[in-house]
Amino acid sequence: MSRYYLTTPIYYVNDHPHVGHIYTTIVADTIARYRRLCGDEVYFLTGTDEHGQKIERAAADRGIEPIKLADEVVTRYHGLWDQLGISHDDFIRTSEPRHIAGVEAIIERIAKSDDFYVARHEGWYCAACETYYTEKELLDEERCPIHETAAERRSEENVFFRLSKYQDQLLAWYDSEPSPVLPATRANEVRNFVAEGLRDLSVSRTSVDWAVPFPGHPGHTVYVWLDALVNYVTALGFGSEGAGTDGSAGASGQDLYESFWNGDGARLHLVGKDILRFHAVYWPAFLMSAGLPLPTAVWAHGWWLRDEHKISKSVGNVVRPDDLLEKFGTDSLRYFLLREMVFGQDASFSDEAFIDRYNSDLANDLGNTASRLVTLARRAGDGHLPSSRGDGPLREAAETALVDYRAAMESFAFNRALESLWKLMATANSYLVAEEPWKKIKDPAAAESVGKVLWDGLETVRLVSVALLPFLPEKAPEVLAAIGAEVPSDLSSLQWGGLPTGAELPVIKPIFPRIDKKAYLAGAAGEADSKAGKTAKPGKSAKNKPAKDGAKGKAPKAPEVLEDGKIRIDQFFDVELRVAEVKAAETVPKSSKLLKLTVDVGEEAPRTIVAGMAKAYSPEQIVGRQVIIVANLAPAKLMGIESNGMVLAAEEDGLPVLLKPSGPVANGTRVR
Ligand code: ME8
Repeated sequence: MSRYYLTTPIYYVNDHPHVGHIYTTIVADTIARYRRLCGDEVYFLTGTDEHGQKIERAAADRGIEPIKLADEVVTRYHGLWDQLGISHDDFIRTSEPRHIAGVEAIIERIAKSDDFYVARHEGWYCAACETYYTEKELLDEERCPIHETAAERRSEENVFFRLSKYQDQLLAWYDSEPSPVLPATRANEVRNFVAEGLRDLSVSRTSVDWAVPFPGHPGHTVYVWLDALVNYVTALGFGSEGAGTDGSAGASGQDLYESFWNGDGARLHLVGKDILRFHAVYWPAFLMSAGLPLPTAVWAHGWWLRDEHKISKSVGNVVRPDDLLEKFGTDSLRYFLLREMVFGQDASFSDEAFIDRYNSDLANDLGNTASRLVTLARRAGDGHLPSSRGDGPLREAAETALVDYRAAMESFAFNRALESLWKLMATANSYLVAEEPWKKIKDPAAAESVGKVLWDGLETVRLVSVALLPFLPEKAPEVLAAIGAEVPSDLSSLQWGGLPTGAELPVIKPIFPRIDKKAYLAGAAGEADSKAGKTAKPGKSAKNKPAKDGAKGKAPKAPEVLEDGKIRIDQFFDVELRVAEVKAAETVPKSSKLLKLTVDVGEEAPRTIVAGMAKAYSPEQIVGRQVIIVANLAPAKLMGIESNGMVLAAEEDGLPVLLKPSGPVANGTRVR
């Protein structure tokens, strides 16, 4: 068993959490859950950074004491982490005595190395970053490169830390194997910054009261970053009462510190790229000076952006996905954030992208497939799982996908891990379309082969759901229970063959109900309008929409027959147009015009539609395409085949030209 210590940044308490803080913490939680399932002994830390000028000013603006502000925001963090199912082992606050004692202890050790001196300091300061910048680093008009707000000219007497003394040691550390700073592109940036020459760092302030008093320097307080970074060891007990003179932890915390910081396990700091320099330059230098072990890895991820700018309170473009969370649950947000961002790169956040991902991946690919399989298996097995396994082609596909998944998880490529699982789901769907168990189910002679196909499909869903446990801690167990599988406590069951045969299989309830995107976005726009004090425009909000989904009677009464052959809007809405994906296509014997299509309209089972398009399209040309269909057409028989719908096409020179959405959307999406 390996030890695995994992930390998030400790967040400032000047404002409530937003999607950026949520992201880092969800990533850390996913890693922690994965490592635990792999059998590691994990210690997962998060917390809050409560001292410094930024907090002092935010509290003054509200006319309250800094600690009151901190208490309020900390309550909010606790609530949010509970809601998001964050499985941290500890939450440290820098205002706690156990932390302050550790800050004093590390300062004492740095002082013993003769790495502090006092000097006058003048420079450009960004209070939001709590750091000085050189003129070269600033944007035009002396603006902070991170927040793009004006930096302040400052001059004060400070205690300095001899950062320059550690330049060579730091460069050697960056060159060690495996590289402690990740990803490689960011490691290069840090290396170049250090190689250009390090200036000593001012680590005290004389103008900030809400801070730890600097030991041995009356009138000075500890610079917030020297205070904050130390949380990673104070939370483990470093410097607590009874600490050893060798810097080991106090009696109470001894075990944790010895196990997780002094031991040979992993010590990983997960941070956003905005604070990589503090973690990959200052923090290791402080530790080198104090004679303490260094982290084994510092991983910097990218930013969530809105309109090309970092989402940040100081920039003023925060996204708080409270509404999405409340309406669609924790796991859907966890899934979106981890699937949408290539870990290490920037990504853009939008409600629309969230809903598209949810509908296509969770509602359709996972939810519908599971539900379709359970319903068919119950029908075939009289309320029981199939009595024999097939071990057909899905087995090999699953084995390949799981190798990819594990490799991606080890390198924190969460989007790739999820992609490999969804690729497997797509293979399972194609297999089902090819085998057509929903048809053969009526034939008693095919009972065994149908059972095998369904068992293989359900086993695939089981493997995907086990692999999803770190990502979807609430929903993955629900899917497992719904398909009659156990929820494992480790990953030993992440291999083909774990689903029972013949066990009872209860009726499945919807796990990922589809989101009506248009109604949600219209509702959100309406709410935003009313929050901004605007009157909602007719037709803009969901409430003002004409009768929805053909619900008659709500629209104002209009004459039954209109002039010039026109129809009323509710008559149009009676026609249910939906997006469908062509899963399979074949020619119809003895017909030069007709193709028999199997289409996925996001329903329990795919439908058959017979369409007159063989003169313009070959079966190969249309498989995999999305088309628009009339979904509520009464069934009709064409050349002896029952057709359930109609594919829309424009007609040119007597030949059909298929209609399709201009971008991919979830199968089953309503077209209006
Ligand atoms: O920097 N995209 O705290 P902080 C992605 N207290 N992640 C984001 C983000 C965005 N738009 N915005 C914030 C501090 N984050 C210090 C840390 S550690 C000893 C002290 C995440 O409240 C990301 O992890 O400003 C970033 O590094 C962190 O929140 C900054 O949080």
